[in-house]
Amino acid sequence: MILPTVAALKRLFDANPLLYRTAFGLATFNVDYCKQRLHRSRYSSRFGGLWTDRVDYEEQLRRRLNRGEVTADRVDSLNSWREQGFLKLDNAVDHRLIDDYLDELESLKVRSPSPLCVTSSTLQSPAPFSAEVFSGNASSRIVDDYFYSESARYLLFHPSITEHLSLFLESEPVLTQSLSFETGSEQAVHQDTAFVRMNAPMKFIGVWIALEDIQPGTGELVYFPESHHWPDFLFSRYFKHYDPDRDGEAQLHNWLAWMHEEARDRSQRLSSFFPKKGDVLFWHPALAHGGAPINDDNGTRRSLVSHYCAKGVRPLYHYYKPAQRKRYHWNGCTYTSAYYRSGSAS
Ligand SMILES: O=C(O)CCC(=O)C(=O)O
Repeated sequence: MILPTVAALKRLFDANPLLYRTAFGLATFNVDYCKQRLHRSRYSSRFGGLWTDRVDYEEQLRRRLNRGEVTADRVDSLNSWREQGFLKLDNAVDHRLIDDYLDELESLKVRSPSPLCVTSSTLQSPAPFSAEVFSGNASSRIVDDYFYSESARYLLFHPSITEHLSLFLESEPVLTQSLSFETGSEQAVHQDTAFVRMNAPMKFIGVWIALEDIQPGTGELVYFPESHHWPDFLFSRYFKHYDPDRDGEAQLHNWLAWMHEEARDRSQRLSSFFPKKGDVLFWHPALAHGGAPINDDNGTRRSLVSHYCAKGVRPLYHYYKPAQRKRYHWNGCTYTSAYYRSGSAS
């Protein structure tokens, strides 16, 4: 009885975006985000942002320097992050950690049954890992392998990564998702705010770790620098995130085209990321980015991609999949997953 009622309510909300917005705001209430909405003039986006997005950023930086919360050696990185919407770190993680991770991943793949899950652009829903599923689908990626792989956690919580995340988020980062790619995603240029949904829509960060030297033609990561400054695209008048039932395919296509129009109006061209093994890229939740087409069918593009929110923020899957609400702790770091569950959570 409950499921048909929930489905009927969802249909009602989908058809009434204002009602959806009210119910959504109440159901996913976040204190910090509420404060950002009350002080809307502090951010150029109506959805708030990181402290580096504040219109009085220079003053905010000065205050943090005076209080000793930011050190002078971070100022260049912060300025570049604010202006460009991304930050590259060369040689940020040791090759040995990457090799350990790739070895452990192989051993998890060949376990029978493998505990890992795969998602892809051609699968309707997440599927248990098998070599056939992985190689037989487009844009396959293993999701949240940190749940089973300690060596993934050593990479994803590497101090060079968590230090920068804490600086940008002003909080301990909570790892909410990872995607382990062997080949390029070929994903259309998008802003994560549409798909990586949080109850504070601009309080998270994407991170890309190169697991090998990335070659042209292998589906390298591409992005429009400074695109995080573009105006908000609104789904169904009110929303930063995309809901297929509420918004439909047409809005998705309009948004995908809109990003290229915004870039054209500003003469902004796509930049490509050709990292060496161990290099890392951080990107802003509103930076338009995607995977280039693959021209070299035999080339790999091994990468570990992840998303982290600030501590008080929750991914929306904590609401629509309440059984996945748990946060897990390891070595003083926190993670959560939409796909896996165990009893050892807090
Ligand atoms: O690595 C890629 O090709 C794209 C990854 C991506 O867009 C994402 O995780 O948001």
